Amino acid sequence: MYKIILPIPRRILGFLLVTLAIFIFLSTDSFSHDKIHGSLVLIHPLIKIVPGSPNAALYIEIANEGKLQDRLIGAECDCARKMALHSQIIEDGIAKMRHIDSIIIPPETSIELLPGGYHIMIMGLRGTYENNDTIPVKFTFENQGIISMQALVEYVVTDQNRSSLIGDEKIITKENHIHH
Ligand SMILES: [Cu+2]
Repeated sequence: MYKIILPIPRRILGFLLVTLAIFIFLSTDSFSHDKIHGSLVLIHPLIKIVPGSPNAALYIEIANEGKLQDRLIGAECDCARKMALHSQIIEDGIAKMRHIDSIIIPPETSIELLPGGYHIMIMGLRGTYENNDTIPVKFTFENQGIISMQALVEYVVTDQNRSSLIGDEKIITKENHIHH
């Protein structure tokens, strides 16, 4: 009796396991959106957009698991006119952004691009994006080359770090022409 009945639940169990495996694979792929490339791990690229502003900022954590230093030297996407590496400093109580050539990722170290610090400025967004949209972005590293991945869009509706997101074009233009 049992020998006849058992193969059926097993088949169902197998089907359920395969379904579960596919589900876990898909959810890992779409929600964590991390990328391993050589000795670098790119974690959770997030594009923070203030609705209505043509500028935005990209934040990401970059872990270097290798023995050699690498440098983030640029980023680009079809979503905007230009992307640039920025640092943010407080000068005379005013938050100012500076264009920088690269961000060093030391060996066996993780660097976080965060509001108030290093970020990738996005200037001249093309089109409009919804909260939770994904945008393909290319990051360029000195050693590991170009790494392509999806960044997640997050709307910012509070005043927190608004200035670094909307990117005062006047400050940026001025900073580009002053030689420190
Ligand atoms: Cu900036």
